[in-house]
Amino acid sequence: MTATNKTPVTVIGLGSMGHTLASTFLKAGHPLTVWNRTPEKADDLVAAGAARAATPAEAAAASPLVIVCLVDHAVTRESLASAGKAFADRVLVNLTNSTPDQAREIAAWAGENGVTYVDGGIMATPPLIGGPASFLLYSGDREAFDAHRDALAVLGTPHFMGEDPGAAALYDLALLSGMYGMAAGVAHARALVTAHAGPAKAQEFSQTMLLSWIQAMLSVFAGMDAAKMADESPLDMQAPALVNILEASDAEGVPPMLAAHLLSMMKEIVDAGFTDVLPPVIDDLVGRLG
Ligand code: FVH
Repeated sequence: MTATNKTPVTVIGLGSMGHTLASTFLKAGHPLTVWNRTPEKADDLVAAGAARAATPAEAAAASPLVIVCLVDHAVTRESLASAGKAFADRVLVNLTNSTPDQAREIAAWAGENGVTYVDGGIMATPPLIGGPASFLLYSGDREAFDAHRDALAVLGTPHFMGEDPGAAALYDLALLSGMYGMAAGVAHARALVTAHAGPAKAQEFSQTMLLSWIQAMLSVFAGMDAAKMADESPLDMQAPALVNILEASDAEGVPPMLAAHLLSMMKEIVDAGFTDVLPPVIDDLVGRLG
């Protein structure tokens, strides 16, 4: 702790997310050191009081709590390795998106180098950081997480997912999967309306009907009882609608891949024995799609 009584923090990586994390720590009164491959991205932070490190090693040496937020696992691994023993005795919180196994690999590197490791996943976009909708997932060293919970909380609500360092990454990817699935559906819906009525109508449609439809469906999914759902909206009722989406997309010149994939998945579920009736037309269509 310093005179400000706030833990000094280092942020390595000042892309759009890393820069936002850094400025959020600075605004919350944490003494801040930063490093970025392109040093100019730190200029405004330095002007606001942050220290600029010349290397990842110098950055790691500056603070007990070191946040890494880089483009991917390979770059993170290289940046850590380049720092040699500079991370020893530090708490390293890696917020770079990764797989559970990649997180465990960094945890093993940390263990071999005297580094205390917490892996993390950011469930927010840069403008949301520090606001009420922002939350972050953490896993790994529980004691270190507890010790730095208050500092980490300035970014968003912290959730500890377990001592397996891969746990946060697993939950992060599960949440992203939900998001990408929803985003793909939204993009397809917009494309259909754009093809039919033009971009202005599609924009209006997205902000009104599509939004309220998704909100209503989210509240249905949130309380979903699988058995009740299967009874009220069984797959053999859903499948023809997907076939219709596929055919209407084709007719409008919109690539029908999304509906085709969903239809194939639905067929796999049915073939695995989870329900017993699918109209024969679906077999034909899935067969034609290969
Ligand atoms: N931005 C977002 O909405 C999401 C929200 C959820 C979490 N993600 C993850 O955060 C990680 C970083 O994302 P980002 O948005 O900051 O990404 P970029 O703006 O592309 O910045 C990338 C940083 O990585 C540095 N970098 C790239 N290659 C190298 C390299 N070979 N050596 C050293 N550093 C490298 C790059 O440096 P520079 O280009 O500025 O010099 C940036 O600092 C990511 O895992 C998201 O999935 C963000």
